Amino acid sequence: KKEFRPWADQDLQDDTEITRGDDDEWVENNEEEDLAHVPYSPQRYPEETMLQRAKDFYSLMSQRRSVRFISPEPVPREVIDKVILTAGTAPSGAHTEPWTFVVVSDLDTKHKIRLIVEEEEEVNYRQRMGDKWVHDLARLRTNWIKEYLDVAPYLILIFKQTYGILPNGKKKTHYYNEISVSISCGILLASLQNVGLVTVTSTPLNCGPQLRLLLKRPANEKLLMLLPVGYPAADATVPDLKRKNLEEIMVAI
Ligand code: IYR
Repeated sequence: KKEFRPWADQDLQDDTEITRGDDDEWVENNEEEDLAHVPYSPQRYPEETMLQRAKDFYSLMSQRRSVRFISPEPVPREVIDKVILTAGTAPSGAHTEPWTFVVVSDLDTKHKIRLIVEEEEEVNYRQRMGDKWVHDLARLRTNWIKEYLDVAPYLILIFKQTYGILPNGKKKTHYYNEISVSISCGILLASLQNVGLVTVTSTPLNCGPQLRLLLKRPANEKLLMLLPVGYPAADATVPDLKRKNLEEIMVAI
Protein backbone atom coordinates (compact mmCIF):
# COMPACT_ATOMS: atom_id res chain seq x y z
CA LYS A 1 0.00 0.00 0.00
CA LYS A 2 1.42 3.35 -1.03
CA GLU A 3 2.08 5.67 1.87
CA PHE A 4 0.05 8.90 1.86
CA ARG A 5 2.35 11.61 3.17
CA PRO A 6 1.32 14.84 1.46
CA TRP A 7 3.58 16.90 3.76
CA ALA A 8 6.70 15.12 2.52
CA ASP A 9 8.31 17.57 0.11
CA GLN A 10 9.13 15.80 -3.14
CA ASP A 11 12.54 17.46 -3.44
CA LEU A 12 13.70 17.79 0.15
CA GLN A 13 15.68 14.64 0.91
CA ASP A 14 15.57 14.72 4.69
CA ASP A 15 18.41 12.28 5.36
CA THR A 16 22.13 12.85 5.01
CA GLU A 17 22.81 11.84 1.42
CA ILE A 18 24.44 8.40 1.53
CA THR A 19 23.79 7.31 -2.04
CA ARG A 20 27.06 8.57 -3.43
CA GLY A 21 27.23 8.28 -7.17
CA ASP A 22 30.85 8.51 -8.20
CA ASP A 23 33.15 7.71 -5.25
CA ASP A 24 36.13 9.75 -6.40
CA GLU A 25 34.04 12.95 -6.42
CA TRP A 26 34.00 12.73 -2.62
CA VAL A 27 36.73 13.47 -0.09
CA GLU A 28 37.15 13.12 3.66
CA ASN A 29 36.17 16.30 5.47
CA ASN A 30 39.17 18.40 6.60
CA GLU A 31 41.64 15.80 5.35
CA GLU A 32 44.81 17.74 5.95
CA GLU A 33 44.14 20.05 8.90
CA ASP A 34 45.09 19.24 12.48
CA LEU A 35 42.65 21.20 14.63
CA ALA A 36 43.98 22.90 17.77
CA HIS A 37 41.93 22.69 20.97
CA VAL A 38 41.86 25.81 23.15
CA PRO A 39 40.59 26.53 26.70
CA TYR A 40 36.94 27.55 27.05
CA SER A 41 35.44 29.30 30.07
CA PRO A 42 32.20 31.12 29.28
CA GLN A 43 30.33 33.43 31.66
CA ARG A 44 29.04 31.75 34.83
CA TYR A 45 26.18 33.39 36.78
CA PRO A 46 25.14 33.24 40.43
CA GLU A 47 22.06 31.02 40.93
CA GLU A 48 19.62 33.92 41.45
CA THR A 49 20.87 35.52 38.26
CA MET A 50 20.46 32.20 36.40
CA LEU A 51 16.84 31.94 37.53
CA GLN A 52 16.12 35.56 36.64
CA ARG A 53 17.67 35.13 33.20
CA ALA A 54 15.70 31.89 32.64
CA LYS A 55 12.47 33.71 33.52
CA ASP A 56 13.28 36.74 31.39
CA PHE A 57 14.15 34.63 28.34
CA TYR A 58 11.02 32.52 28.77
CA SER A 59 8.95 35.68 29.03
CA LEU A 60 10.47 37.00 25.80
CA MET A 61 10.04 33.73 23.91
CA SER A 62 6.53 33.05 25.18
CA GLN A 63 5.46 36.25 23.44
CA ARG A 64 6.61 34.92 20.05
CA ARG A 65 3.76 34.24 17.66
CA SER A 66 3.58 33.27 14.02
CA VAL A 67 2.40 36.46 12.36
CA ARG A 68 0.99 36.48 8.82
CA PHE A 69 0.28 40.22 8.68
CA ILE A 70 3.54 42.09 8.27
CA SER A 71 4.06 45.85 7.95
CA PRO A 72 5.86 47.22 4.88
CA GLU A 73 7.80 49.56 7.18
CA PRO A 74 11.53 49.30 6.49
CA VAL A 75 13.77 47.43 8.93
CA PRO A 76 17.48 48.31 9.33
CA ARG A 77 19.58 46.00 7.19
CA GLU A 78 22.27 45.78 9.89
CA VAL A 79 19.75 44.21 12.28
CA ILE A 80 18.97 41.48 9.74
CA ASP A 81 22.68 40.89 9.13
CA LYS A 82 23.33 40.36 12.86
CA VAL A 83 20.31 38.09 13.24
CA ILE A 84 21.62 35.89 10.43
CA LEU A 85 25.12 35.90 11.87
CA THR A 86 23.52 34.68 15.10
CA ALA A 87 21.67 31.87 13.29
CA GLY A 88 25.07 30.81 11.94
CA THR A 89 26.26 30.11 15.50
CA ALA A 90 24.15 26.92 15.54
CA PRO A 91 25.92 23.62 16.09
CA SER A 92 26.21 21.48 12.96
CA GLY A 93 27.24 17.91 12.14
CA ALA A 94 31.07 17.78 12.14
CA HIS A 95 31.00 21.61 12.07
CA THR A 96 30.06 21.65 8.41
CA GLU A 97 27.79 24.73 8.75
CA PRO A 98 25.51 23.44 6.00
CA TRP A 99 23.29 26.53 5.62
CA THR A 100 22.71 29.36 3.19
CA PHE A 101 20.45 32.27 4.16
CA VAL A 102 19.16 34.17 1.13
CA VAL A 103 17.86 37.59 2.14
CA VAL A 104 15.52 39.14 -0.43
CA SER A 105 14.47 42.79 -0.26
CA ASP A 106 14.23 43.43 -4.03
CA LEU A 107 10.56 44.10 -4.85
CA ASP A 108 10.59 42.33 -8.19
CA THR A 109 12.23 39.20 -6.77
CA LYS A 110 9.79 39.15 -3.84
CA HIS A 111 6.90 39.32 -6.30
CA LYS A 112 8.32 36.49 -8.40
CA ILE A 113 8.65 34.42 -5.22
CA ARG A 114 5.01 35.18 -4.41
CA LEU A 115 3.83 34.02 -7.82
CA ILE A 116 5.76 30.73 -7.52
CA VAL A 117 4.61 30.04 -3.96
CA GLU A 118 0.95 30.93 -4.51
CA GLU A 119 0.68 28.85 -7.67
CA GLU A 120 2.18 25.80 -5.97
CA GLU A 121 0.34 26.30 -2.65
CA GLU A 122 -2.99 26.50 -4.44
CA VAL A 123 -2.34 23.01 -5.81
CA ASN A 124 -1.23 21.93 -2.32
CA TYR A 125 -4.40 23.16 -0.64
CA ARG A 126 -6.77 22.07 -3.40
CA GLN A 127 -5.22 18.71 -4.24
CA ARG A 128 -2.09 17.49 -2.51
CA MET A 129 -2.86 18.16 1.15
CA GLY A 130 -6.18 16.31 1.32
CA ASP A 131 -9.36 17.13 3.23
CA LYS A 132 -8.11 16.17 6.69
CA TRP A 133 -5.04 18.41 6.59
CA VAL A 134 -6.93 21.36 5.11
CA HIS A 135 -9.58 20.87 7.81
CA ASP A 136 -6.89 20.82 10.55
CA LEU A 137 -5.55 24.16 9.28
CA ALA A 138 -8.92 25.89 8.81
CA ARG A 139 -8.92 27.29 12.36
CA LEU A 140 -5.58 29.03 11.68
CA ARG A 141 -7.21 30.82 8.70
CA THR A 142 -4.20 30.14 6.51
CA ASN A 143 -4.57 29.58 2.78
CA TRP A 144 -2.53 29.83 -0.43
CA ILE A 145 -2.76 33.62 -0.68
CA LYS A 146 0.49 34.95 0.79
CA GLU A 147 0.33 38.73 0.75
CA TYR A 148 3.29 38.94 3.13
CA LEU A 149 5.55 37.75 0.30
CA ASP A 150 5.11 41.15 -1.40
CA VAL A 151 4.69 43.26 1.72
CA ALA A 152 7.37 42.12 4.18
CA PRO A 153 10.56 44.20 3.86
CA TYR A 154 12.65 41.01 3.90
CA LEU A 155 12.15 37.41 2.89
CA ILE A 156 14.74 35.05 4.34
CA LEU A 157 14.97 31.77 2.45
CA ILE A 158 16.92 29.13 4.32
CA PHE A 159 18.59 26.49 2.21
CA LYS A 160 20.24 23.34 3.55
CA GLN A 161 23.35 22.25 1.71
CA THR A 162 22.91 18.52 1.19
CA TYR A 163 26.66 18.26 0.62
CA GLY A 164 29.56 20.70 0.49
CA ILE A 165 31.61 21.65 -2.54
CA LEU A 166 35.31 22.28 -1.87
CA PRO A 167 37.37 24.79 -3.87
CA ASN A 168 38.84 21.84 -5.84
CA GLY A 169 35.33 20.77 -6.86
CA LYS A 170 35.28 17.67 -4.63
CA LYS A 171 32.21 16.99 -2.52
CA LYS A 172 32.18 16.65 1.25
CA THR A 173 29.57 15.02 3.43
CA HIS A 174 27.26 17.31 5.37
CA TYR A 175 26.23 15.03 8.22
CA TYR A 176 22.78 15.67 9.70
CA ASN A 177 22.37 18.70 7.45
CA GLU A 178 18.62 18.94 7.93
CA ILE A 179 18.69 18.88 11.71
CA SER A 180 21.66 21.28 11.76
CA VAL A 181 19.85 23.82 9.60
CA SER A 182 16.65 23.33 11.59
CA ILE A 183 18.52 24.22 14.79
CA SER A 184 19.89 27.34 13.09
CA CYS A 185 16.33 28.28 12.11
CA GLY A 186 15.31 28.00 15.77
CA ILE A 187 18.10 30.35 16.75
CA LEU A 188 17.07 32.68 13.92
CA LEU A 189 13.49 32.77 15.23
CA ALA A 190 14.73 33.54 18.75
CA SER A 191 17.00 36.32 17.42
CA LEU A 192 14.12 37.89 15.51
CA GLN A 193 11.98 37.79 18.64
CA ASN A 194 14.85 39.36 20.57
CA VAL A 195 14.83 42.45 18.31
CA GLY A 196 11.03 42.79 18.14
CA LEU A 197 10.52 41.55 14.60
CA VAL A 198 7.93 38.98 13.54
CA THR A 199 7.75 36.15 11.02
CA VAL A 200 5.87 32.97 10.19
CA THR A 201 7.74 29.70 9.64
CA SER A 202 6.53 28.83 6.19
CA THR A 203 7.59 25.65 4.45
CA PRO A 204 6.45 26.15 0.86
CA LEU A 205 5.77 22.57 -0.18
CA ASN A 206 7.29 21.63 -3.54
CA CYS A 207 8.40 25.20 -4.35
CA GLY A 208 12.06 24.46 -3.63
CA PRO A 209 13.32 23.69 -7.14
CA GLN A 210 11.71 26.76 -8.74
CA LEU A 211 12.83 29.11 -5.96
CA ARG A 212 16.34 27.68 -6.08
CA LEU A 213 16.56 28.47 -9.80
CA LEU A 214 15.05 31.95 -9.35
CA LEU A 215 17.63 32.76 -6.67
CA LYS A 216 20.45 31.13 -8.67
CA ARG A 217 21.43 28.71 -5.91
CA PRO A 218 23.48 25.59 -6.73
CA ALA A 219 22.01 22.08 -7.01
CA ASN A 220 23.35 20.93 -3.61
CA GLU A 221 21.03 23.43 -1.88
CA LYS A 222 17.44 22.59 -0.96
CA LEU A 223 14.89 25.06 0.40
CA LEU A 224 14.02 24.22 4.00
CA MET A 225 12.12 27.29 5.15
CA LEU A 226 10.91 30.71 4.02
CA LEU A 227 10.57 33.47 6.62
CA PRO A 228 8.88 36.78 5.79
CA VAL A 229 10.37 39.28 8.25
CA GLY A 230 9.29 42.71 9.44
CA TYR A 231 7.35 44.57 12.09
CA PRO A 232 3.82 43.31 12.67
CA ALA A 233 1.11 45.24 10.78
CA ALA A 234 -0.79 47.68 13.01
CA ASP A 235 -3.97 45.58 12.62
CA ALA A 236 -2.25 42.18 12.79
CA THR A 237 -4.18 39.38 14.47
CA VAL A 238 -3.09 35.90 15.59
CA PRO A 239 -5.16 32.87 16.52
CA ASP A 240 -5.80 32.70 20.26
CA LEU A 241 -3.67 29.62 20.84
CA LYS A 242 -2.59 28.29 24.22
CA ARG A 243 0.67 26.49 24.89
CA LYS A 244 1.08 23.28 26.83
CA ASN A 245 2.21 23.71 30.42
CA LEU A 246 5.38 22.25 31.89
CA GLU A 247 3.69 19.11 33.23
CA GLU A 248 2.40 18.34 29.75
CA ILE A 249 5.72 18.63 27.99
CA MET A 250 8.23 17.41 30.61
CA VAL A 251 8.79 14.03 32.19
CA ALA A 252 11.11 14.04 35.21
CA ILE A 253 12.68 10.70 36.12
N1 IYR B 1 2.55 25.13 3.60
C1 IYR B 1 1.19 25.62 3.68
C2 IYR B 1 0.32 24.87 4.62
C3 IYR B 1 0.52 24.96 6.08
C4 IYR B 1 0.86 23.84 6.79
C5 IYR B 1 0.95 23.84 8.15
I1 IYR B 1 1.37 22.11 9.15
C6 IYR B 1 0.72 25.05 8.86
O1 IYR B 1 0.83 25.05 10.26
C7 IYR B 1 0.38 26.18 8.16
C8 IYR B 1 0.28 26.13 6.78
C9 IYR B 1 1.17 27.14 3.92
O2 IYR B 1 2.22 27.74 4.21
O3 IYR B 1 0.11 27.73 3.82
